[in-house]
Amino acid sequence: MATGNRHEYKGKNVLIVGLGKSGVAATEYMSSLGANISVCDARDIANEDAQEAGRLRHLGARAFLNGETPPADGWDFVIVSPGVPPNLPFIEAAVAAGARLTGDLELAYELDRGVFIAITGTNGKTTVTALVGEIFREAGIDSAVTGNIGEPVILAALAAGKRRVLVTEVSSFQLETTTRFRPKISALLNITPDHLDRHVNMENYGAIKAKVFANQRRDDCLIFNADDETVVRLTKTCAATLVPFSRTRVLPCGAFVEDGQIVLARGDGETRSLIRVADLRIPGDHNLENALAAAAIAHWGGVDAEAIARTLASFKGVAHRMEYVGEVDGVRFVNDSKGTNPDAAGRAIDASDPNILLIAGGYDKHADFRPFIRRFNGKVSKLLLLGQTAETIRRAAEEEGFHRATICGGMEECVERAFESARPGDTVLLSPACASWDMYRCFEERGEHFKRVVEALRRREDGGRTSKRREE
Ligand code: UMA
Repeated sequence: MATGNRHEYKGKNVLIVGLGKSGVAATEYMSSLGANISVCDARDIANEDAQEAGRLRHLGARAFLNGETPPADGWDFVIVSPGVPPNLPFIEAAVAAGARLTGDLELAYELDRGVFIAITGTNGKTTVTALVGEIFREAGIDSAVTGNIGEPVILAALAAGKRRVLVTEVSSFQLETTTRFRPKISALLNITPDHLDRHVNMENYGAIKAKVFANQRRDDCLIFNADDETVVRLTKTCAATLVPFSRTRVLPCGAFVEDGQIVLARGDGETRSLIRVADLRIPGDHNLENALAAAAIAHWGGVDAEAIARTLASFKGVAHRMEYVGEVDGVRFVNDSKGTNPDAAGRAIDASDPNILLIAGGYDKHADFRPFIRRFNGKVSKLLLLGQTAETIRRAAEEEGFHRATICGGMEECVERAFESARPGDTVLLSPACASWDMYRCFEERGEHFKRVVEALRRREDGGRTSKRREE
């Protein structure tokens, strides 16, 4: 139950920092509550974005834009957007002068609408959030997917009734400004170094992640990764009921793998097999962990095992992240257009079965591709290259002793050549290790193009087979 009081904002001086998706939602919300709004953004919004500038004028908001620093005194609340570090000097000065620091997640929680499921971790949280959302939808439970995944959580909470389940992807940036946030179910998937430019060190990063369960009590629940030592260490301070998941061990209670099956155990001696691991459509060990986490979250969230099993068997993943596109003549096609740097593409290779025909290359961010080539580890049988970095990657491959790289004229040629060389059981993987901006507007556009090219190939091959049958 949230403890905040929305009336406390009426007539108060509120500074909203950052006018992206979250800041705009916070501005509208604060305006509806009758707060005296001021906004601040490093961008020159007054000149860059006529629509936004007009909206701010309409709301009567005072604006500090394009590097203009707001005064330290006079604020009751400072609402910081996730992407804005709360230790900026003017924010710290405002807090020192008596302002209360808050953010979108805390404001959404204070609304006291909906039942929060908060999913965090360094990797996999978007996939788990999307999968849990699908499971609730499949089970016919009133729910919404929100948070870091894309939709500002304030908007989802405003639209929610008391009982709607808010399946919320929660980032460390959002947790940094929470004080009373208390989800019914929290999930901590894993912790590895990330965002250390902002969070400084792993201890601080872990402490911020642990805020997801800091206010939980015994009748709440924390789903956590029992295979991750850092996560396990953090759970020692948790007052909620602990539900582990493990990819490597059979557990008395939680979600785990036994005899090749995903199994749930409630801790009363009864176990329930959901589906075979081999029947998951999202590939790789990391996705098995995501599936275990999602199964546990949904089950402890009140969803029956059948709905969980059905969704696990049909879920194809989040678009552009190891997205299973389909099969043509036994060759699998996977779209990982989101693999926009060498490390992300390396993870896609780790998660794929050999043989991989890898499509890579794109906008040049001056990355060193040699460690990426070393990560092929005998799993990549051919490299099809496109975009600005094609020649750089080919050279790096040669230096590392990989000689099966071909530079292609575009996506169509990459897919065609990969398919020509592939045998049934092989995977054609688009994971470019580069941003898309040399050829496309964004990684989504690149991924959609890849999918269209694969679809055209599938139709051509199906058509070829049909006409051959007719001739026979
Ligand atoms: N800005 C400043 N000063 C700064 C930094 C930013 O004024 O020092 C301004 C920018 O000029 C811009 C605005 O702040 O106008 C952007 O705010 P924001 O970065 O918080 O972006 P939003 O559009 O509000 O999106 C945020 C999340 N962004 C970040 O956390 C960086 C989105 O997560 C989230 O989907 C959205 O809220 C809705 O909840 C994105 C993300 O990259 C996907 N998240 C990180 C990640 O997943 O690694 C944490």
